Parts: sequence; structure tokens; C-alpha cells
Amino acid sequence: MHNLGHTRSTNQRDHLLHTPDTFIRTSLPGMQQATAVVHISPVAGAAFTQYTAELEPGGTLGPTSAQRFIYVIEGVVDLSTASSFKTLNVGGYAYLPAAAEHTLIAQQKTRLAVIEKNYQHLAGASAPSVLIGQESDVPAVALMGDADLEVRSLLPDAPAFDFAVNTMTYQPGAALSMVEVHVMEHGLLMLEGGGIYRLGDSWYPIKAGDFIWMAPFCPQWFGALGKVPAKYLIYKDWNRHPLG
Ligand code: UGY
Ligand code: MN
Repeated sequence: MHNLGHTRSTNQRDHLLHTPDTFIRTSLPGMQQATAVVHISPVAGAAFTQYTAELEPGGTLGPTSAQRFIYVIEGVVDLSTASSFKTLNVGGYAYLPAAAEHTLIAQQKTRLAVIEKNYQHLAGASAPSVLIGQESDVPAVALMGDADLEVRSLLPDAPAFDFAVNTMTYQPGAALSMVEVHVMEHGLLMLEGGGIYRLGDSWYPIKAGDFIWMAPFCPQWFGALGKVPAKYLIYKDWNRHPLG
């Protein structure tokens, strides 16, 4: 359905909204029985890459020399690293440091959120090692004391990590208490529910399946609407000086 050329997707200088009707599937080097929807990458101005990998049973990702973070949106995947073998279900996630040998094999049709970023060393801190977790094991923290807005930090807030990935869950009607303007950039995947996102000088209706990139200093605000909680997975660069 061509919808007469209409879409909610938009690409602005300081933000991008990528909605499923505009997704183009592509194969990245080394992928087998899998495709990628690349949502954002350095060619569009970001310092990281984020894609959704759609794997058939037996499907796998190719290698990367960057750090890789994966979060299971749907399905089941087996992750083998040099020192571990783990099966990850929905809400399972893994941090794989730069150049860490690993294989990921889908047991069934699986969708993964994948974030890749070149590691920025910090003097005095040794690079992080492999970390595997499950979102439901991560304690929820009320953002600025608002019990209707829960944040789960999937990675430790340790100086060795140069990025953070959190989930944020808003009860219907909950909203960020302020318009944020900050040096960090964001990659955001809407997992459940929806609402209104302010990005720059525009307000957008947003729902599950959408992706948003926010450039550094992009004014941002979200309010959840509807009868079910709104939940998103959000990346930000973290723990590094703006001068690099
Ligand atoms: O962590 C954050 O900056 C987060 N509160 N931003 C956002 O939800 N747009
Ligand atoms: Mn923010």
C-alpha cells in the first residue's frame, strides 16, 4: 500500500523518525538466514550504528570489530562466547566488547535490536568484558521520583563503559518531567504502547515498532498515551568527555 506518498518517517538535521512502513531490509556482511533494517549509522550523523536483525531459525549475525549490544525483541537465540554459552529469550541481552569472538544462532524466528559502536578508551580504565543479562532481573528505578516512569539500566554505570542502554516504561499518562537538551545522542526503539514525542520543534505520534534517533542537543520530551504502558529501549553515549 503506497498510501499516496504519506509516512510518519522523517529525517531532520537533529532527529530521525523511522517507521515500519519505510523499512528496507538488507544483508550485512557475514549474516546468514538473516536480514537487517538499519535505522541509523554514521552516514546520517550518528557515532554508532543501530539495526533490527530479523533471523530465520538457524540464522546468525556476521562478525564485528566494534562493541556490540544485543537485546531480544522476539524469539530465542543461543549466544556462545569464549567462556560461556547462554540461551537468551525475550528481554535477554548481551554486551560484547570490541573484537570479542562470539556466535549468535536463532532457535526460531527471532528479532534482535543490535547496537554497534567503536570503543572509546578511557585512561586508567580497562575495557569491559562480556556481560549477559535479563531485563526482568534488573531493578526498576523511578525517574526523578516518579513511580509511573521506571528506568532499568541494562549496563553497569562504570567508567569502562562508553555507552548506556536502558529501558523506560511509562504508565499511561506519564511523561518526562522536563524537555531534555543534552550532549548525548540517543537511539530509541519503541517496544510497547505509544504516545507523543517532541523532537526539536516538532511533536510526533509514536507507537511500538518505531525507531527514533536524537542527535546531541536535540530537544526531547515524551508523554505516554493510550490504555497500556509505553516502553522503549534507549541507547546513549556515556562516561566520556565531549572533547573525546
Ligand atoms: O536518559 C535519557 O536521557 C532519557 N531520559 N531521555 C529520553 O527518554 N529521551
Ligand atoms: Mn535523553
